[in-house]
Amino acid sequence: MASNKLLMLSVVAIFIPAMAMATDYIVGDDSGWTINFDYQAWAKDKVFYVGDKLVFQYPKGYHNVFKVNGTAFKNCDIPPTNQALSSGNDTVVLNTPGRKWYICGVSNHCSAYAQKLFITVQYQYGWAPAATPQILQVSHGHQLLHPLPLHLQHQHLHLQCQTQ
Ligand SMILES: [Cu+2]
Repeated sequence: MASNKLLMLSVVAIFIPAMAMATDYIVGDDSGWTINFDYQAWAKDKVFYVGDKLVFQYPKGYHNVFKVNGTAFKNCDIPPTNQALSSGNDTVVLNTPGRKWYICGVSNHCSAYAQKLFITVQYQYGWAPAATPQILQVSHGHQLLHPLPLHLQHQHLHLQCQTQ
């Protein structure tokens, strides 16, 4: 019973930091998803991690959101309409790391008004699911006798990330 509780505590201790870092970003903040807004300037000082969300907010019908590739982003090639997000409050979960491109497909908003967003998504620190069982194993063994100091837990997480 006592050891179960300790194990629970160690699991909670490891997962809370990772979950607490997941962030919802309102694209464009108060301006939302619109024309004549510098989305690269908006994204410049932000670090996006796997698990974060982008929320595109706009008056329904005035804009929409397409996830596109780098070429379509550059040329403002608009995909078929049925691929658009168009609710006016569209949430995109950043499930994978790498470069992501989003454009508005209404009229010439992308080509003439720069309604386009490019971001790079990073691996979350200690997030990779494959590393989880080994991390639990490590913390389990140590936690039963005495809590592993925080900086050592971080080292374990760090090693797991490096060996991915
Ligand atoms: Cu638009």
